[in-house]
Amino acid sequence: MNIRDRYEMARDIYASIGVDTDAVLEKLGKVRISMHCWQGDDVRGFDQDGPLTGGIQATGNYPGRAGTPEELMADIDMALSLIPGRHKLNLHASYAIFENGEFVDRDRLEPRHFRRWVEYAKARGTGLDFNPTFFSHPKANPFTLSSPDEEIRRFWIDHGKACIRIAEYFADELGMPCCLNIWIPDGYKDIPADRYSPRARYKDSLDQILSVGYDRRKVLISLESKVFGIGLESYTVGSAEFCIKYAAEKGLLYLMDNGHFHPTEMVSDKIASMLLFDEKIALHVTRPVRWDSDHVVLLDDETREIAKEIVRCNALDRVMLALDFFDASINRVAAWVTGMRNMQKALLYALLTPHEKLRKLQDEGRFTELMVLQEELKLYPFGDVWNYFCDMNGLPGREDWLEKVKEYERDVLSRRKQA
Ligand code: RNT
Ligand code: ZN
Repeated sequence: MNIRDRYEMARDIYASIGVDTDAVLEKLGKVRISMHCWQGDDVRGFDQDGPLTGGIQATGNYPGRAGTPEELMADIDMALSLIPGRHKLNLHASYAIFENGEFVDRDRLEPRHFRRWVEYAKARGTGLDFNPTFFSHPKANPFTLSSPDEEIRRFWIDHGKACIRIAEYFADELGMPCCLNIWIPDGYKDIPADRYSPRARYKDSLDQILSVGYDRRKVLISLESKVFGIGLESYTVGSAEFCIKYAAEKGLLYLMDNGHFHPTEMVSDKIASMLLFDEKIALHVTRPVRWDSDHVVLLDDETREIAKEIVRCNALDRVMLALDFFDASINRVAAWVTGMRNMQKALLYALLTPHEKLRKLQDEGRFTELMVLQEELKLYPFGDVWNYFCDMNGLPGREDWLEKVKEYERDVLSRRKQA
C-alpha cells in the first residue's frame, strides 16, 4: 500500500472521532519553528576562539563541526532541505560575520555585520530571530548585566541595545517580526551573601536597554529564566520570578526553556497560566536529561504535552516556538532534522487529538473513558498522516531522510579539517 492509500485509511479513522486530517495538515504546514543556528557548531560562534562559558555545555566531538559562516550556512541548508515547511532561523550575536579583516566587539555590533544572514534568509524565505550573547566572552565572568563592575555592566548594556537595532533590521528586511531573547548566565556557585543587589542591577540594566525605544510590532523581546547552571548551582540572577515579573511589568514575553526548572516541574503545565495573562509567550523546547543538558528534542511525553497545550489553548499564533539544544556527540545535521521533525510531529499529534471530546469527558467527570481514549489515541495511525505530510512536501518520510544526511556526511562533513 502506498503513502496516499495509507493516509486515506488514516483519514477515515480520524474522521470517526471528529478529526479532519486535511485541515490539520494545512494548519501544521503554516507553523514556523525557530531553528537555532548553534546546534551546527557546538555554540562556538564566529567572534572569538575561547571556550563555551555561561554554565552551559556541548559535550562530544563528532567530526564535521561547522567552523566558518559558509560551512554553517551549508549545514543549515542541508537540514532545512529535509524539514517540511518554512521556518525561522535563530541567530546569536556571536554569529556576526566580519568581512575584510574588520572586527568589532559585541558592544559595537551593527546591522551590517549580519547582512549576509539577511541575504541568506531572504533567499530561502525563512525569518530570523535573534539573541544577544552574554557568554563566551572575556567580559562575562559570568557576570554581565548584573555585574557589580560598572564598566562591565555598561559594556553589556551597550550590547543589548546594539542587538535591538539588529533585530529591528531583521524585521524590516524580512517583513516578519523578529523575536529577541535575553538570557544571562549571571549567578553564584555557592550561597550568596546578597541576592537582592544583583537582581536590582539586572533590572536597571534591562531598563536601560529598553530605553533605546523600538517598534514593538517588529521586535518581540523575551526574557528567559533559569534555575541553575554549571558552576551556578546556588543562585541565578534571572530566576523565574524575576523574569515573569519583569516581563509582565514591561510587556515583554516570558520565555520558558523546559530545561530551566526543577526536574519535576513541567513547562507544559505552565503554558495555560501564562496564556491567561499574556498575549504572547515564548518557548525554548529542549530535552534535559538529569540536568539542563540540552539533548536533542524527542517525541517524548513532555514535548507532546507542550504541543497539546499550545493546540488546545488555540495558541499556535501566540506561542513563539524555538528549539534549543546542542549535541556534539552525533551528526549535527541529523540532530537538527530530528529535533525539528519531532517538534512538528508533536504538533501533528496534538492537532489530531479530539480535544473537544476529551474536554467534555473531563467536565462530565467521565475519567475512566477519558483515560482509555487518551491511551488508545497513542496507537491511532498517526505515522501514516506524518508520512503523507512529508510526501506532500516532497520529502522522504520515516527514517529515509537519514540517507541524505549520510551522503552529506561522506561528501562534505568528513572532509572538513577540524580546528
Ligand atoms: C542557556 C539558555 C540559552 C542558551 C542559548 C544558546 O541555558 O537555554 O537559551 O542555550 O541562548
Ligand atoms: Zn534556552
